[in-house]
Amino acid sequence: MARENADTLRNLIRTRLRGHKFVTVSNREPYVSEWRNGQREWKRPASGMVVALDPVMRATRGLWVAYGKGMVAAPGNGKSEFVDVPPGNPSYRLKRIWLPEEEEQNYYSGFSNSALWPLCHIAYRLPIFHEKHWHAYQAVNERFAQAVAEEVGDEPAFVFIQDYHFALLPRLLRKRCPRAVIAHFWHIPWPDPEVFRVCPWKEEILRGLLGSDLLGFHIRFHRNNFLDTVNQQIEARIDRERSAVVYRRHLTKVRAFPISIDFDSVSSNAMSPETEARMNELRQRYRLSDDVILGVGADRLDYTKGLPERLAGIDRFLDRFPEYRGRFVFLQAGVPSRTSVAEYHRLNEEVNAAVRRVNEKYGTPEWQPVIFVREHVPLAELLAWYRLARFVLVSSLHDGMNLVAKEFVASRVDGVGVLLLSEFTGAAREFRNDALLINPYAADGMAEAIHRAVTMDCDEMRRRMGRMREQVRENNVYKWAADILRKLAKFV
Ligand code: ADQ
Repeated sequence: MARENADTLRNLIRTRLRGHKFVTVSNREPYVSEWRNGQREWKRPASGMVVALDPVMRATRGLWVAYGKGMVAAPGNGKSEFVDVPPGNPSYRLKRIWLPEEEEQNYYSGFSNSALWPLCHIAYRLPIFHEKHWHAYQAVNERFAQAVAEEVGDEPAFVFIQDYHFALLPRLLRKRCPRAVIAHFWHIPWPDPEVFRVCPWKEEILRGLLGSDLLGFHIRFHRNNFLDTVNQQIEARIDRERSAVVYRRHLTKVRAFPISIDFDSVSSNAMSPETEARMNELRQRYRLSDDVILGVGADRLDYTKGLPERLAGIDRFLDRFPEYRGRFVFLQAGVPSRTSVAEYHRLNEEVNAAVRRVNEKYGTPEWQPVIFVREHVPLAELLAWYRLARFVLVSSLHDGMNLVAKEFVASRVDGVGVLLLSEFTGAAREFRNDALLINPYAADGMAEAIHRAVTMDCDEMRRRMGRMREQVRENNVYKWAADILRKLAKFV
């Protein structure tokens, strides 16, 4: 089959989904903006989900419904319910929902990020279950159901719901939009049934999700965990052969669709003259002479991403291989995330302290081993970081997929560079032979893997990177979307 791209996706939509509205629902808006000196400044949020869905929405020219937090209104103007995006070249429409502050706090920081997020990730943080968080979560799912129903009504439509913020939405929509085909994609891991069992509202969550026609996870392992959880918790029939669940006479297909990135766009941006210019700027800004070996990390500041563990690995590397002191630099971008959740505050402090420790232990007046940039770094600049790196280090304790790994691979148009990848990411299933897999809990192993990355010969790097690039080129985000849409089209 020919490789999928924006054109093949548009074609698929034209031929297979004709006459249907296409609606995506997510918590987060795909573009955020602020006003600076009378000018609107746009940013793309640091979110893997947005990276994956924006190209799909451009191709479908659909409607994206999201919580309208990210765009500050023009001075003197009210908030707009509808906004056409992407900025400067609009191809789809945003419908923005506003939430009362307390409700938002309880639904987002509360149930979504203090209960479901730690529940689904094995990172040894206890989930916090509060009744008021759960009530807000239910209320917000109701609000979104109402907002989508206003647009879809009883018209034929495809509604594609994103993530753990909206587990209840599929069932709520089934009642309100009788002709809609409903898909839900769960962007984070699904845990073992014994883990999920502690959730006081587990049955409601499962029933909500089973309102979908199609339910997607990144990898088969998460899909199997979900089927086992349903089997354990509710009266439903599991059809393992068809990978489906029948609950109250409704069939939900449950499949694995590994998410990806727009390989061609990342690759061509990575080789643009702008990226080359940025690489030169970075060399100067951080005094990266040719004999400096650069490692790179880029993450939201989230405890699942294993940042303190990564710093422990770097510490061990400099301890065991002192010959690299003075000529090894690790450049880490960490964008603050979910700052109203206490656990994330603690993490911030922990990361600061760990950076300080490593720098004090090994640094000299001329050299600092870790440079920590606590900022949102635009993708165009991250590509320059990736291109300068000898290796990128992804040390997640648990991660649904991890798109940083794929962006790094797509950016390496020169065919070299090494990916150090946690074995607990979804991406590790695709790169198990060509990345250097690491266990973030084992600092010694990480130090050895860093050593292997900095001493790997060029031929081996090329072989490994070449195969990883082929993997992402073939299995790009358009294939992810096309596979889902083809499945959806079968419901019509
Ligand atoms: P995330 O947890 O957000 O996504 P990930 O897949 O790594 O994680 O994507 C992060 C995105 O943010 C990347 O595009 C990256 O370039 C960007 N980013 C990271 N740090 C940044 C920084 N400092 N500044 C600017 N941008 C930054 C969730 C799941 C993942 C899953 C995705 C998609 O947790 O497992 O891969 O959804 O399904």
